[in-house]
Amino acid sequence: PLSSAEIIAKEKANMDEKRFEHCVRVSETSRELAKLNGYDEDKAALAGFVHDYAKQVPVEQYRKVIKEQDFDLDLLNWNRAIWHGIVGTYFIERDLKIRDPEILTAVRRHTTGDVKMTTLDKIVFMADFIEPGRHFPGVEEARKITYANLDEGVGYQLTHTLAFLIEERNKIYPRTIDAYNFWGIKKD
Ligand code: DGI
Ligand code: FE
Ligand code: FE
Ligand code: FE
Repeated sequence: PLSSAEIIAKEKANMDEKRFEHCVRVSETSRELAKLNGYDEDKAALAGFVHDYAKQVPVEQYRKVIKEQDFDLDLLNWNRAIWHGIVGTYFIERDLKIRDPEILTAVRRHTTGDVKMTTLDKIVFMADFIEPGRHFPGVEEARKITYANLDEGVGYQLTHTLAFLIEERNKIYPRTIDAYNFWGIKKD
């Protein structure tokens, strides 16, 4: 495996400064959420740190990897917002030599969420949404809910992201809708 210093250096080289600082904050927030939810803090911090490793990989590299590495070819109809989680794990394994399936799954699910989510998946998903650099309307409410109950945080994020995407008339990845139908809806 690579040393922490090597992982940090590779991550820094693969993105701009702003994205790198976001990853550092997601790592710190993941560590806090892990502590609150009885999860391995170092593992959560690493997953949070690498979650956006592939966010700025050139589109042409993504298209090539999707075609050559047996990914679902429907992914070619999407963009980096969707690719950097689901396909991003390919670059994380290749470049950072991280093979822990729990970490890779958390990265894979961090943008869309999923019906099935592990504690680590939820930690990274929520840390990405509430890290201290986020400033959208509702973020304080999201922080309060998430620190009180991780699952309720997941439902809040999925509801708000879906509403925002629809408001902007974006195409919705089906897994995002499936995740909303599981975590977002009122249960009473
Ligand atoms: O990578 P980040 O910006 O830190 O955050 P992210 O990976 O959670 O989300 C990246 C973007 O993807 C964000 O603007 C919301 C968007 N997104 C999430 N679900 C969907 C989506 N975009 C589309 N088009 N469809 C989705 O289902
Ligand atoms: Fe992301
Ligand atoms: Fe996210
Ligand atoms: Fe992120």
